[in-house]
Amino acid sequence: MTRLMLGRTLERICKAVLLLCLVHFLIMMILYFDVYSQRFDIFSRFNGRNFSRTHPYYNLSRPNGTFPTYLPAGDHFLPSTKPETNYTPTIKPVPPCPEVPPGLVGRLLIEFSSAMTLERVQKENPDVTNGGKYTPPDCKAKQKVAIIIPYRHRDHHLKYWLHYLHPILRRQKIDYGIFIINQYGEDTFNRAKLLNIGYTEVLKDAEYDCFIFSDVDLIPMDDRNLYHCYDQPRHFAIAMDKFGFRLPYAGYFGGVSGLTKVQFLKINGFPNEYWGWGGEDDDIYNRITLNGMKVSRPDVRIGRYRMIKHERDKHNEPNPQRFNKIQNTKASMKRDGINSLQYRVLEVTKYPLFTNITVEIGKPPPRPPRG
Ligand code: BGN
Repeated sequence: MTRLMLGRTLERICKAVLLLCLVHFLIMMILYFDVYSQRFDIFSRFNGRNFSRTHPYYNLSRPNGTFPTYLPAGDHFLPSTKPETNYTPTIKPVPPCPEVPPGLVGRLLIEFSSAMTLERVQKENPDVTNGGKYTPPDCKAKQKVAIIIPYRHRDHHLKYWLHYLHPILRRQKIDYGIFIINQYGEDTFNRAKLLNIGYTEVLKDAEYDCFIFSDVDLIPMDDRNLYHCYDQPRHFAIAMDKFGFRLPYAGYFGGVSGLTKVQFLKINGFPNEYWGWGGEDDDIYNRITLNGMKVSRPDVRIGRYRMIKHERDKHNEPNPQRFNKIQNTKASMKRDGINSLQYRVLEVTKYPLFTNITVEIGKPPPRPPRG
């Protein structure tokens, strides 16, 4: 009799445990699908009514509860050529993006032998919107990042850059736009001036917080090298293949760098007076340190880059004045920079994978005769 009762009790306990397991499993499944459909938000679940007022990252008071669209402030951008879809956006509260994006893969294989076309890159990146913009659909990024590329006659490089960078930036959960600053004509190239123009022009498009200045031939080899801004001006391209995956010298700030608005304005932007190759990045480094900031860098194993091999550009010969000029940053940075920038925008075109801004920047002043 007692054995029978013991048996029954055990059976009941087992059933209860089984039921508990089942309930637990069901809850896990619900949470799992909730997270992966990117709708999981504890606050909205328990505090639906007050959500728009209490959640710092989302404002449901916008018409239709849509995301801010950051429409161009100026009217110089061409209208989008993409057909407008006729769907009603659903209210979809999103949590802040994680500090360490979960979808990163680490080291990447970067090669430039396979044929590349813009059509292919476009097909690979259907979520990139007109003008080369992307906003993570499932989380709210802390910063809005403008990627600014000084440019002239480098179509071949640009295709590879777009092919590699769009997916990397997407995995990094960056809210970004790609801007090509194309120097018009064949006069001497001026990288830093184009970067200053990029800073000025992208702010007419949207309220960017972070400005990443990248050469078109530099591809990161590790997606843990996150393309956003940091407490101090950031140097990303610290270990390039052409320098044996090391910094060529301690004060090197070339290739790919990033500054917040505050950091950029603190140094009066970049110099406009470096015509031709070399020295402008050293001047920027001087500006940073002279203004009491430090350069922040990723780990050397992560900040690796491949450079697409190319001949030296025409009309970008080494600037013989650069040695002299970098000695004088302290005096020159006050008058030469974003406060003295002059240029003319000739054309702004939004392409599916980037925005192209063609500018007229003038030419170097005539050199005083020797002797
Ligand atoms: C430096 C250049 C940089 C360039 C790096 C890497 C100068 C200034 C006179 C010393 N600086 O020597 O602009 O990014 O090499 O190529 O030439």
